[in-house]
Amino acid sequence: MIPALDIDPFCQAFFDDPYPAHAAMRDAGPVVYLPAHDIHAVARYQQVRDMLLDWGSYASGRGVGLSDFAKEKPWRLPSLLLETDPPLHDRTRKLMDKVLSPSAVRGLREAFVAAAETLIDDLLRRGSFDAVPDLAEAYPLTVFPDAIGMPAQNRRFLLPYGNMVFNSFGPRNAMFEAALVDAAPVLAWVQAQSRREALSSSGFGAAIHAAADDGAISVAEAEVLVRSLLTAGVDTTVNGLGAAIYCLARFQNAFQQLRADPSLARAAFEEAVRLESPVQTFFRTTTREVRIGEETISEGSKVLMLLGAANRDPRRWERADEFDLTRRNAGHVGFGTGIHGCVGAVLARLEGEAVLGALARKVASIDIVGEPKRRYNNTLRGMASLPVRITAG
Ligand code: Z7Z
Repeated sequence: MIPALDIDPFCQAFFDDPYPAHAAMRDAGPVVYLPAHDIHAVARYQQVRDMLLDWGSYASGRGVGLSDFAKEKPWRLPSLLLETDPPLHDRTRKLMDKVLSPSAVRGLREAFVAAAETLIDDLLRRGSFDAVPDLAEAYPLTVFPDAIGMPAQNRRFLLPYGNMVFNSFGPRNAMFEAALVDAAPVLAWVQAQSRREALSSSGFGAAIHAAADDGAISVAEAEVLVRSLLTAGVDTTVNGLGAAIYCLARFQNAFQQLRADPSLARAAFEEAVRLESPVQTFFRTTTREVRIGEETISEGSKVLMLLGAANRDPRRWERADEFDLTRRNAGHVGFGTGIHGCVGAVLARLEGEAVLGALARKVASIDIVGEPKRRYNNTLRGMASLPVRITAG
């Protein structure tokens, strides 16, 4: 018998404090059933990881949200990366691996570090600010659209767009409905930004469109792949940076450790991604009858993977709920793993390292000076507001 649990992983009360429910799901068994949405769910590290690696049994092509594309029309044109399976997936993934390769990203390092230092200098002059809009949002909204080759206007549209897409992986609840209000102009803007004419002649956008010249992909496919960058590259890093700042403000010893050795910046960002798991969940759909532990699940079932619960599973992690810069956290699933593992992780880590490195070198203290407010989203975990004061080092 698969244990059935009375938990709704897409409601505000759950998001306010998901950790007791995570523990209940992990402890109930390797797989649980959630009648609230008629779905199965895995919350233990082992099962989440196994599922991410077994793309043959657990498909993405029927959508990685609650909605089954075999039964419901997708709300937007499906992604050629996220919402595909091999062999279709591999052609576009190979191209994106090349566009976002470590050597391509390496060329951005100097500009990313300079932008982080300028931003932290400005914030030090202000002293008090809101770390979400003024830092966690401001930084990616500058460096990332620059790297894609986008014009300077209307970049803030990227935030409501990401909010829509990441809500869309959950049920059509109030959060998703609210994100869809006034969607039309945002959707039209994103589509227009994906066209070659909108993009500069250098940058990741141009690199994708160049593959259409070579005949590797069609122009229409190039536009959908640029859309992937615009979708997955902003809200994710905003919440990753927000998580890191929130961790450093709460775990003062860790921040002092980072100041003493700024080369820990990369490790600090990685540990924040593990602990806070900005991407909390997404789904797969079973392609056949599968066994999880001793249990059997039929073909065509939606299974929710709780990355955030896996990343705090005490079966895998010692002192799982602690932020520890020196922890060996390789193997966390905050960026996924397997064939769909985050293709932009190299870029995200560079952003994290640049911002946390600048904080380590320039800032002596970070204090929370107002009530932090959570941002509610069906997939992403993060803050709407985090008032802080920083002092110069
Ligand atoms: O390709 C895409 O449009 C895309 C959208 C969302 C790719 C990835 C994601 C995503 C990232 C989904 C992290 C869930 C978690």
